[in-house]
Amino acid sequence: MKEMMQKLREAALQAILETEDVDSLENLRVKYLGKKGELTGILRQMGKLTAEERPQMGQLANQLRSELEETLETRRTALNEARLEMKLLQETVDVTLPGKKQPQGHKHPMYNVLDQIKDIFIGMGFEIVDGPEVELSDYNFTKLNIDEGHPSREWTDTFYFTEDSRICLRTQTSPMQIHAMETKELPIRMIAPGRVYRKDEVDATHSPMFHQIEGMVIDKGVTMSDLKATLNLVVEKIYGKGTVTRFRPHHFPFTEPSCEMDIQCHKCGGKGCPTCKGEGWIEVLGAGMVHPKVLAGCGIDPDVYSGWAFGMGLERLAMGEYKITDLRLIFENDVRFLEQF
Ligand code: 2NM
Repeated sequence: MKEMMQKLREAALQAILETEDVDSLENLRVKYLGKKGELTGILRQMGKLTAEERPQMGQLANQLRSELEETLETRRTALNEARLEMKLLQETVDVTLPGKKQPQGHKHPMYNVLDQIKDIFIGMGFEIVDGPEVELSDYNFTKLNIDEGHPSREWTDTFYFTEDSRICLRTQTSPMQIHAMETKELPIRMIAPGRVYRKDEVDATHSPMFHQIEGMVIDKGVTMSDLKATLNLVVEKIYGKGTVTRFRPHHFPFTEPSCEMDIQCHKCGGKGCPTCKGEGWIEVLGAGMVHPKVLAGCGIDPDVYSGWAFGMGLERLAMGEYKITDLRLIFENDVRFLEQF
């Protein structure tokens, strides 16, 4: 019996020391010291012993139980500590490691230009008006004095939603001026920036979607000189004081008279250079006095009120300002391009 306990002791001690986790340690406790464990099994055979041997064996068995319990406990503590240490090690933050760079986005160059222009007009008391990109052809064309049969109303030029050409994607933001004239109280000072759509093939200067900013003033006694003075001021704020402008006669169906405004090339001062393509002048916008028919169509008496309006493409402005040579770069949103602004 003593030998059996000796064997059990050796086997148990070895098993306990070799155990690597707390769960199998508990299994070992049950295996050796449990109610149906090996030590109990040995003690069941006490009946075979003599009266002198019995207390000796009993004492040995108690000693063995204590020793195994102690060893189990020591091992349990050691395993727990090791596990904690491992966990701490794994969760350690190495504050000396270089940080991970979080790339930060910023405003698109075209919206820099747009915000700059918005600020200028807000400073002059204009209201910024936003509206739908899907319009009735009535508002996109007819009310702007662009009659049926005008080339810009062709299906080859405009995106329509319905067979009867009644609904389209706006080709300019001017329908916003019509909505304003129909609904707002006079006088009106407004700008309408936004996306517009035309059926253009994509190349370095064309895109089927681009951005426009249009503006309009309606009041009593508004003249062409108000138009010129205001736009000259705007241009000076964008291109610097003393920027020279010229107004050339032009034709738009919705304005009469109509004009286009050029600025003298700020690069060469008008001598001719690559920036102005040798012209000395750079075309900036179209404008004019709102056509009496347009005013009347919106319920405004052209004998009492008059107004001026303008429209310009934002992409071209941004391209000029940032020396961007290909329109497609503005829409591709390649970060290597965007990061430069
Ligand atoms: C342009 C050029 C000239 C314009 C006219 C109007 C309205 F609704 F008042 F008649 N809105 N926008 C206008 C005038 C737009 O874009 C080149």
